[in-house]
Amino acid sequence: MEKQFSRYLITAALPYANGAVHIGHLAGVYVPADIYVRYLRMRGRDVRFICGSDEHGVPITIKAKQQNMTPQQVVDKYHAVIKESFSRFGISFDIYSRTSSKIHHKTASEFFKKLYEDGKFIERESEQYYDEEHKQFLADRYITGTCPKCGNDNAYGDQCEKCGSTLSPNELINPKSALSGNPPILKKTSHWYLPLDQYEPWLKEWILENHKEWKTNVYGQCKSWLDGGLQPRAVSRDLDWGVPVPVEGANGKVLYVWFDAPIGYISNTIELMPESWEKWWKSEDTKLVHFIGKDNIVFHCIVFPSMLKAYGEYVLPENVPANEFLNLEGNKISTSRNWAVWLHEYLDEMPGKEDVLRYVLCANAPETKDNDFTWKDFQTRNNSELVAIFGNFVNRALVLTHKYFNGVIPERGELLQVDKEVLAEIPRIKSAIEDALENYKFREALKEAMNLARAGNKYLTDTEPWAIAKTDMQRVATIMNISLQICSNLAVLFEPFLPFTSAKLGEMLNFASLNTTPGWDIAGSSEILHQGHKINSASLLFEKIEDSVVESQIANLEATRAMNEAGSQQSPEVQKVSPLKEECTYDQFSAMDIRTATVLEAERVPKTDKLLKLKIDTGLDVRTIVSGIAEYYTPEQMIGKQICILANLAPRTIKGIESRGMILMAKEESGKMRIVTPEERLSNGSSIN
Ligand code: B3M
Ligand code: ZN
Repeated sequence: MEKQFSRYLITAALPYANGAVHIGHLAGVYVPADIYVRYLRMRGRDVRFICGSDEHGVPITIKAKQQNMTPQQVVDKYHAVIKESFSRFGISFDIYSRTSSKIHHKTASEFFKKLYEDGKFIERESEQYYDEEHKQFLADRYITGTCPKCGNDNAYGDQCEKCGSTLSPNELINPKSALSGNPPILKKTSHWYLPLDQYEPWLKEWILENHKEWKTNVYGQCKSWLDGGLQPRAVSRDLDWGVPVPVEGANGKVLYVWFDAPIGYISNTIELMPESWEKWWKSEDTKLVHFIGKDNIVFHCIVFPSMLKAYGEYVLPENVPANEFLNLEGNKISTSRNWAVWLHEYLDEMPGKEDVLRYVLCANAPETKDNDFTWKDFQTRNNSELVAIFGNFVNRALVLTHKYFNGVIPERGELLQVDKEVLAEIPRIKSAIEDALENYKFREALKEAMNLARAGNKYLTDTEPWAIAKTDMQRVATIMNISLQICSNLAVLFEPFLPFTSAKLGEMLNFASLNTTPGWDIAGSSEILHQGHKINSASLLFEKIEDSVVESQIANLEATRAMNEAGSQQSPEVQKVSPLKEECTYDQFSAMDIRTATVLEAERVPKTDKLLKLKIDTGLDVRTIVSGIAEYYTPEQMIGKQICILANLAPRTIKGIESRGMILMAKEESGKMRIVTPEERLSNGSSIN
């Protein structure tokens, strides 16, 4: 017999707060998780949907250095961006908190302490690279050197980005500290390790024997880790950003980010339900499900469960439905190359089209293999599916009901074969959606929901109520009644997938005047709207997306691609250059106060194509400069860049914004522009002469 659960604790991977969220994250994790949670809620299950920002780890300290900010400022900034964009997109978390919070530090610290006191860790000494000038152990990312495999001089201690090899810092030839540039020394340090090897037999049984139902990609990855044999894993780091290791003498050590981040699921639950959280995490009848991307499988299926097992008391995940990756226009999504569609930008550029993106990302979700997002496919799915099938059916049904029956549901007469057939589709499709959702097959579930719209659309086309309206109003009444029952079912069944659309449709159907709001249970019925119920006026659910809209998105990506290529290859041919200007005096030159500065914030100036508004730290002050570089740099690319500015230029007002200074740019005759920046980062306000 299937296990019965009393409550559902659903988590979605905690995004790193060192960048914004893009469509790859959405398709892999947040859209499927949100669909699942909305479905469970509609079925009346007791659900909590937990997420938050992952705010520790080396990448955040690196970003902070690049941007001349503190790690806390970095995470404050991205936490706000991420949280807001999720909420605008309708991702319905019960809590979206963060791991730099007090409560998380306390929870993670106590978790570690209990394992420490119970003797669950082993302590080991090892030699690690250390920067003597900065008096600091160096994380792998902070060491650069020559790649032993391909000779690239700028390989990192954990990876060579040129040849893609995974490295360890001691493999680098001529290692250098990224902090001081000096060769690091090897110094002894000790860390705590979770002996995963001891958990191997238990993990083998728990996953390989008892969770054969997990998705093949997840099960396969676990199996290959387990077959390869597990090693003890360090759970602490020498770093000054994170949760301090709560052991005497462990100064300068913090918990490894992958140790504290999953505990974030627990601390966020505590924050949400301080009184009753334990029931959620420690009762056998809680169903815990982790939604993640494939790169997080080992941490959620092997490391975190071993931590929970070591602690005791906690439930283990019932399932971990990880997705594969989504590519963009044939290439891997890359934050550093800005090859992405950013959620906050999409929401600004395509207002009111949240559900279109939700639809496309679910219909094309990388559930079993990597998939590709293209703007053409986005347009086609909108125009030929949402507009031509779903929107068209609903609009015809509502408009005809207004036209023939003043918007009042008419009585159904005798049913013909065609009526019976379409009515039989309703409960069949409802249970097909349920089966698919219970098994984490979101694409299939959405396809089934769309099949109901398709069936409705075909029903209207086949029965042609408009053609028989003059002769047989009784028959038209039956057709419209049935069509509206289908519309009502669509409003309910689409809610998990397209919540904005469902709300709009529910409003048009005047669900509010029914005794109860139709929940999942009422779907499948052909009596949702009673005879005599009055519907509201109809408006379009979706609108056509014109070629120009997707062309401009494609052009943006093309520009990014061109810039990336220009950055990685030098053109050998001699360029045309502009003629020399008239001679100037030394005094004229030295009257210009040129300084280094760093971009803190950047945004487009609304209703312009070329202008960015930049907030700049000049070392003397923080000021605003409006610059005509939006065709060459996105706001995202500018943030953190060191630049050179003419600092004593008289202020000018551009588009209503006071601009104080000018950014120095190098410009080719072809028109291509690049920022001028010192060869090495200098402190802000350094003068240039
Ligand atoms: N922040 C990795 C990621 O965003 C990581 C997930 C943590 S989940 C506990 O891919
Ligand atoms: Zn290499």
